[in-house]
Amino acid sequence: MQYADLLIEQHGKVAVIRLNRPKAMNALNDNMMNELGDALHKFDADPAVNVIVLTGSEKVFAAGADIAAMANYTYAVDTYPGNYIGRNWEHILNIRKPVIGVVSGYCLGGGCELAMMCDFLIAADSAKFGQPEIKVGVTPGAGGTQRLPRAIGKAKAMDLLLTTRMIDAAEAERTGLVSRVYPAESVMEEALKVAQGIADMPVSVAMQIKDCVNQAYQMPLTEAVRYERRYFHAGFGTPAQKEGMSAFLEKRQPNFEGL
Ligand code: DAK
Repeated sequence: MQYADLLIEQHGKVAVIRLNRPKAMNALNDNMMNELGDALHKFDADPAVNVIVLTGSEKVFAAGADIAAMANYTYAVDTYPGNYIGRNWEHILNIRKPVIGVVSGYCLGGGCELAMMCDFLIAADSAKFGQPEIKVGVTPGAGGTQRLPRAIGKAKAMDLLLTTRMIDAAEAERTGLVSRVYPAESVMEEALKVAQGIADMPVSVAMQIKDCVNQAYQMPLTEAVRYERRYFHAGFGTPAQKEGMSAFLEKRQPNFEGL
């Protein structure tokens, strides 16, 4: 897979998508978001891939939407009728396999919004998160005012959104925005170990867990638990359950290959 604004690697069952517009701090533009949607959907459909990692460079995950590209956009043509953001930024939300975001350096504005659409985030100790859109005269447009308060609480989210303050990796971990922090030199290696561990689990169950957790954001608790229970019951009709429980009872490692 060859793209102008992405680099692609594959490590066993883990596909790595790297945002790659180094001259523009990986600012997100239409072409990159179209390519990202294409790559994500291809890996989601590829039986040789169980987990997707989305990352940037050592210096920057993404410094936001491309300000140069959107500076002259108008409401009448580009944003509302053109469905800016909605038309191609949210493919990631339809991906059924786990997507891990790995963040080094700046992760700002639309970049932070994209990162928050991943299933979970692993950060380098160099990571800096922020929503500085107010400084360029707009509200966040890809979920920043919605996902950030859910991730880190209203007080911290308001602080970041209104003041443009950036938080470092330690504060991001403390507040629950990221799940783990590693030294910048080893973050990719460690993230790949995490991804490989998930890739060795039954992919169908990983997809179901992801679906349940994501549903919990949209549903009342009792409905969400009922939703989970359906998957749990159905699990007893799958080879993954038979293999997992047999392996435990036989005191061996499970082999979920192809499950
Ligand atoms: N867009 C375009 N180019 C960018 C960019 C961006 N977001 N961020 C950096 N660049 C470019 C710089 O212009 C510079 O280009 P040259 O001058 O070399 O040609 C190059 O990348 C290197 O940047 P710097 O020279 O600034 O590098 P520094 O290390 O000094 O600073 C920085 C790094 C990340 C702190 C700084 O570049 C920065 O503050 N960048 C802007 C961060 C920002 O404001 N992000 C939020 C963008 S606004 C909506 C839809 C979408 C959005 C909102 C609403 N609706 C539909 C309603 C989303 C908005 C945003 O994301």
